[in-house]
Amino acid sequence: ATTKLSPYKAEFLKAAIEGGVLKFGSFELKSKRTSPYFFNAGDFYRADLLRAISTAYAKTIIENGSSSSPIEFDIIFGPAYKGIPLATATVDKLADLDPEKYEKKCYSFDRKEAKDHGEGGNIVGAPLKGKRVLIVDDVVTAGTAKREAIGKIRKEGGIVVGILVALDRMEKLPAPSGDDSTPMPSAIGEIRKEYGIPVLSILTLDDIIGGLKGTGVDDDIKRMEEYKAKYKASD
Ligand code: OMP
Repeated sequence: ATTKLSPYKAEFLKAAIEGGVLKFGSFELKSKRTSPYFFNAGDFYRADLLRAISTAYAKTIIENGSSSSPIEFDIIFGPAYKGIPLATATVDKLADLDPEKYEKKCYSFDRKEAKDHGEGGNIVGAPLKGKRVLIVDDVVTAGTAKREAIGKIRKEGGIVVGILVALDRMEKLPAPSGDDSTPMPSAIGEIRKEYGIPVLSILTLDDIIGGLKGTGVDDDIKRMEEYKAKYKASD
């Protein structure tokens, strides 16, 4: 948590806090865990904030975290609803940053309800059949929504090559018993293993904690560290 964030990550964290996308307090999650922080990607609705997040996604794709080469894909898929503007803005930003490589890349998203008239179908945007699909979404906590998206893409004949999220909350899977003290493996780790695909994030919980150190919000940091200790993965 003490390593310095790269400039684009630090800039993204700053935009998320200043834009009120990343909030501190007490929040009940989809998993029923009570979290001292919440990241609402639906709040990137102002042009400057949308640019901040699409730039950070695009740079994460190009730099592929810290390692190797950029992830290769044909289509960026944004699960409805929150993923739709994120995927669209990201493919546009990639084409700005590297037109030669990304100008002909596509976006696509799912309908929440299948359309049975007109052009019909469950997908809006580029057809997925036989294409390499990169999922761009907001946050991973338990990974449930990501599994659903993978299922939908595969049903359409798409090949899921990776998942990119804005925030990896670094949490364990919920225990079947519902007991929070049960050791469980990491939500993201299980997706990586089960599907054999990379799961990238702009920021992790450690990045947020590290990025906030020395900014005078010691109580928030302490509560995030306690939360992390409670819900961290066993592996
Ligand atoms: P899965 O990890 O795939 O189940 O998805 C977690 C979902 O919870 C996200 O897609 C969000 O809809 C929501 N969420 C946030 O948006 N921000 C948070 O900080 C935490 C959650 C959450 O409820 O866990």
